Amino acid sequence: MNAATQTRASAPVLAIDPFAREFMDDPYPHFEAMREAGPVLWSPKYECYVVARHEDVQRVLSEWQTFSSAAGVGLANFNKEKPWRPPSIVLEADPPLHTRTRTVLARTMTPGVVRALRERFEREAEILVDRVLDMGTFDAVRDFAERYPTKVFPDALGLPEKGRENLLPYGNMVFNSFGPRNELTEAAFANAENVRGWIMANCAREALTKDGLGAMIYAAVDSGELNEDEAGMLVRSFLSAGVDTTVNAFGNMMWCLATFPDQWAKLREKPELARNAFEESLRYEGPAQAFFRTTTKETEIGGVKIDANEKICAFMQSANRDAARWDNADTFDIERKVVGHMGLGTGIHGCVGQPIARLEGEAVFAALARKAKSIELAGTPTRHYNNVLRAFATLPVRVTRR
Ligand code: QZP
Repeated sequence: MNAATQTRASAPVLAIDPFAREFMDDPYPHFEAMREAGPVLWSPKYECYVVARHEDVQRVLSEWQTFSSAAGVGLANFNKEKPWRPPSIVLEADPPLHTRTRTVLARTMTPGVVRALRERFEREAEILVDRVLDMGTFDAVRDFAERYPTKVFPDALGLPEKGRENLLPYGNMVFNSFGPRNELTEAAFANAENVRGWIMANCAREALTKDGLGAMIYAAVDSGELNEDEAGMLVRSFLSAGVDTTVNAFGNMMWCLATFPDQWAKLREKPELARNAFEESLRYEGPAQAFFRTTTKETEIGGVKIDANEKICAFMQSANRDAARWDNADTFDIERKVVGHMGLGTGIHGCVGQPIARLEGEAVFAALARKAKSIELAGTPTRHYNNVLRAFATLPVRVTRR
């Protein structure tokens, strides 16, 4: 058989379940085996294709004309099944809709906006770091990672204080829902109606302050770029995407610093490395593991023919450890030239919030680098299992002050 005409049957089979806890406990040997097996694999359990090499992940995320987001970026194919919530008009959309909505979102994260946020973000970072230094031993999930993004980001958006405890449960629903319907999804949706009620109510114009990023979205209604419902949906995108991602990035970064003492020593010497160090943590231990696309037409990956309307899972975190792309891929190196990592995705759907995420990471880890002397694990971390997030449930850490 000619390589270009091979079909599903010729793609190597992915025997392991990438949404099982055993996989999540240590995905890296599995990622390596997946990259070795071939450019594209077939999962009989989930009836989807899987790409795990940097080259193929990059292509699938970049070629939006072939690999569509409009049928959902999770396992569920919206062409075949009803989505659990009205689809996102930016994430779960293709051009031209995506172009219009993303333009409005991007306007709320220009360098000018980020510059205006910096002072507040840096002040809150100092408060956070001083507090954990006073504690000495703390849980870097509860006392550190969860505290900061759930404060500075809703403040910047203009959300009310009351009810913010719904943000993390909502994120847990959103991110689990990108995977299969398994017991993780089921548990995440336990209190779904209350959580969704609060989220939807707080996407409304009246719920938001007049001077935040949320109000900037509504300004696009007044200028005729969006209708009122679309503005609410874009605020929902902020609430879906802007909290769990950074929370888990912070936890993962803290774990990196606590387990690579040479890198912590380097950061402490040069706090100005904080921004690149945070970026490297997005490569080495990124919070977003994988997202799906749906083929719009027959295509081919590495000689395997793929029909239209097939789901493809792109393992971004595997791309981030691909030895064909990275020297010492399995080493956390805060001075690495990290551009090209897939931790924030790539292409037209690459993370639109990255200027704010980077500001948060830089502010917090630069403050930590200036103020702390030592960082070490104070116990065994435990994992928070989520279908697409790499996350800790608990991360006991001990710090000392300079
Ligand atoms: C989640 C939305 C890492 C992500 C895919 C984050 C994300 C982005 C957008 C939305 C949700 O628009 O609801």
